[in-house]
Amino acid sequence: MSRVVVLISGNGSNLQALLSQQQLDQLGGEIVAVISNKADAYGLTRAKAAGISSEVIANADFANRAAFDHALMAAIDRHQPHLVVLAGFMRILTSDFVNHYQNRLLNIHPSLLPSYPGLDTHAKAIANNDENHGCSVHFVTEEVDGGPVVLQARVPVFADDTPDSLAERVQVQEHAIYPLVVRWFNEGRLVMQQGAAFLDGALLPKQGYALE
Ligand code: NHR
Ligand code: GAR
Repeated sequence: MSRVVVLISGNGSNLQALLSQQQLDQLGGEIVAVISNKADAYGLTRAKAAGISSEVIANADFANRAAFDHALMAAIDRHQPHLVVLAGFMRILTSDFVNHYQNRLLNIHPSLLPSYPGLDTHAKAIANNDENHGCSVHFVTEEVDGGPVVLQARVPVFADDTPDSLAERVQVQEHAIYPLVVRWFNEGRLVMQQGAAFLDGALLPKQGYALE
């Protein structure tokens, strides 16, 4: 059984979507631990409610990124995961960390990558009058939000959208695509090799597949 560790910083709605699929036996693996870099993350309450081990490794307790990342790696490795999932995790990770979990580290990012890596993606899509916006699940590499994309989902942007109303529409899609990709990985169908992502042996297109 594929062992999964989920990293969060906040609400944990993506964690919840993963837990729900696990409860339906649709995740192809088992979430063995949830780790937050914030003590007040609501996702910790969700983990406890699901009976899953949870822990806080607060970045504020460490002198620098390298020290934090090493403590985080030690906490993760106690659970011997096959896969590490960033679900609303808000700290940029060092190359040591990314290399340690190379080919088994996924993130969900709230934009149609390669558009808008980084923060405040919903405000950026609105400011640019984009017709469409969305979310992307990608493998994590050193380049922030620059790793191979696996799956994207698109939503329309409406004239009266605010960043919050748009984020809400995007998150509905996040909760649909992330469990699917995690399942593909757990089942051994999704693999990252030499910097590229493959599903069922086929190289994924540049922006991944689109969930229609
Ligand atoms: N780390 C690496 N090396 N590569 C990626 O692709 C990563 C990553 C860490 C996080 C998630 C990402 C997102 O989906 C992610 C991808 C946080 C920041 C950020 O600027 C940027 C991208 C992402 C997450 N964080 C600030 C920092 O200084 C802190 C912001 C805060 O604490 O609120 O780390 O968007
Ligand atoms: C999600 O929309 C996710 O895409 C985004 O934060 C939200 C977390 O929600 N991630 C990032 O912006 C990463 N930098 P959640 O805690 O309810 O899953």
